[in-house]
Amino acid sequence: MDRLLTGLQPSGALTIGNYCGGISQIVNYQNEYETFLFVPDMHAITVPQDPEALHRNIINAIAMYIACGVNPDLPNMHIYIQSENLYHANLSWIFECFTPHGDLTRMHQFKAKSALHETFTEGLVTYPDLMAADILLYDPKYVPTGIDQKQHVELARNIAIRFNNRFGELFRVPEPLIPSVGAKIRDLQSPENKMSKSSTNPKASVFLSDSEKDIRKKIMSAVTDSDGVISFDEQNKPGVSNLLTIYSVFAGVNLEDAVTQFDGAGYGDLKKAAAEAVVSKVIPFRDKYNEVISSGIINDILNSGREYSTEIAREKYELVRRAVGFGRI
Ligand code: AQP
Repeated sequence: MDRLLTGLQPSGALTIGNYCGGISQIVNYQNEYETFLFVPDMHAITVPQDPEALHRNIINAIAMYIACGVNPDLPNMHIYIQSENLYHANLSWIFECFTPHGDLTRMHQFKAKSALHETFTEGLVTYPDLMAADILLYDPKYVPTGIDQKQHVELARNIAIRFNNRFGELFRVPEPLIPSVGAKIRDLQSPENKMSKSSTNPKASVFLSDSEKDIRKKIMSAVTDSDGVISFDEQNKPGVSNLLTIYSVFAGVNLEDAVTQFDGAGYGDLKKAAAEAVVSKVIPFRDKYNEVISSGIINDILNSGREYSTEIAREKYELVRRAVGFGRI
């Protein structure tokens, strides 16, 4: 069975963007691939985190994956916490020593996140090396992702190719798996930006854990434009295009059909329909989420994920360690 791998940072509550770019793809492909789904807590601390909140977000993220339809009972599903598998950091260090600094500082995400803070940590710079290690330890065929992480997957591909050329076939070169619609759900208040879980504007992001009332309120107050025409044009009409995208993904309607459906309608109609579609999909996740949190199954899932992933990662790390000349002959 080919492998699929993805992780969602526990840097806050998960958004409908994280659902579109990450979780929904895992749910769609989980029966066809051996799936490695991990919580990248080491990535989360590249920007400041409150330790108590980080612990909580890790467990909440696992419960939310399962609430959204990830099936932890599949024998080919492995769910684990990044920091509990020490090989990620070990391989990341090797990659850091082989990656030119300029390859890291030209990453879009580094530029965007470093601009938000007066100072930034070295971890924010080397984040893509750690992400390359997260991926390459497991030889996945595909890495499901939204558009924002595509550049990091490309860096992981380049690292794999560079190592394979220099040391012989060590890594499978992975492909990003990007959804055709919903790869970049936009911020509801600044639609030129993507929706993020760590946004400071409370009206910018819809969280998977939001109440029905909040979901409706946020979508009804989404920023659009003043020309009153519903059409899909991400460049010139990012707010309206975002609402069409959200409607398309959550109502399960093809994007072209959605555009036709709202031809001549008002922005209020589109917002109402998008809100309804999100509510219908997301609100049922809550019962399952509460059930998972109170069931006590999360520890068992994580223990078995840690054991399995550590075994696979150890084998790969040993090969790389020897290849670069570490330790004794
Ligand atoms: N707005 C988005 N639209 C579609 N996909 C998205 N993803 C993130 N935002 C959107 C995808 O979700 C997966 C997990 O992302 P992540 O949590 O590892 O990091 P991120 O991309 O930095 O996500 P956030 O929500 O913006 O987190 P913060 O605010 O902490 O930086 C990835 O597949 C990502 O592409």
